[in-house]
Amino acid sequence: PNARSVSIGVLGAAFDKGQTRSGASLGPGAVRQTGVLKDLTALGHTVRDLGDLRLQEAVPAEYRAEDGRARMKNATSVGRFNQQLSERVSSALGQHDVVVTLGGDHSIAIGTIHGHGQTVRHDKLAVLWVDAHADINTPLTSDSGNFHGKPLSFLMRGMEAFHLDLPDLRWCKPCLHPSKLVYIGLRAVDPLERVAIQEFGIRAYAMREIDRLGIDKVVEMALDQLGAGVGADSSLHVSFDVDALDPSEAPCTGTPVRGGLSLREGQTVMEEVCKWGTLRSMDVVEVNPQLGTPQQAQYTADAARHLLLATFGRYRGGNAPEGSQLPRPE
Ligand code: EXY
Ligand code: MN
Ligand code: MN
Ligand code: MN
Repeated sequence: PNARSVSIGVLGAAFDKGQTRSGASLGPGAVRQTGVLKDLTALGHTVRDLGDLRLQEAVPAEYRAEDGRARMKNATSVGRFNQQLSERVSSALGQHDVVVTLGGDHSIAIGTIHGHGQTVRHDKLAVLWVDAHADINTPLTSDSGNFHGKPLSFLMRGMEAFHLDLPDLRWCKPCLHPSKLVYIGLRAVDPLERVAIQEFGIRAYAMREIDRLGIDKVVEMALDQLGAGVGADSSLHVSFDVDALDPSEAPCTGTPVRGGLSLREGQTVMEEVCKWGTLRSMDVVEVNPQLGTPQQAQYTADAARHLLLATFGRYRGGNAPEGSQLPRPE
């Protein structure tokens, strides 16, 4: 089964200040180098490379909160970068059927999801978050202070009450309803993140549930719950952290956790998303080609390529070109 052909805008978010290891800003380049844009074109899509966004001005000083309990690193950089990214994504959505953002660390989802949220009614926005981590810390719950462990808390409606007023993030108005977020792949959730998941009633399919039910059932239930089905009018964003995959499949990432999804399970998730047909934007984040050997870096970027091809209609059983026939001798 071939997917309908769509116009895809591919944007690089060359940003790594949401955590402390350098190299995630080289993720977009590493993924482009796999040839994925050409492969997507070969599947029949119209692919436009929108280039890389990086933080333009040098940030004079990072904001420090007065509340002594607040843990956050690079709040000014994260806030300013994501404000620009949000604008780029909303304008790209006016031009393309689907916008793919290549990270970058996962703090960039603040900008991509906010940008998507600007283009639809907030109750239509649906997010499938595929990750080993829940990424829903606030500055008051985070141990590390890293923003890549926090993006969802800035996007979630109802979490405003738990946030500090951060000047460089004031532009970010929460746009995601808790019932429109579903997790797949969790296996490293901080205790207070678990409290947030329970208090907000967020649906979460951890690795345990995937082992019990199988990935096929899990993704079916997840998409059902997001109301992202064919004919439904949800506007779907998928945020795929490569650390959702097992480190044997995606070794070059900043916070690997054993016991993850096989590449095949990741492909199944994205093939189902493709079938449901309501995808408007997607991130592939946390590819860090500076960690590990060059071969491992390429292997990790190639896993991202496989996920993207699954998203856009590559069928593992083969795709016959439209209208093609077997040639006969003359
Ligand atoms: N929960 C931990 C923290 O907040 O620092 C680890 C977060 C890792 C986030 C990665 C990218 O998904
Ligand atoms: Mn993440
Ligand atoms: Mn993660
Ligand atoms: Mn972290």
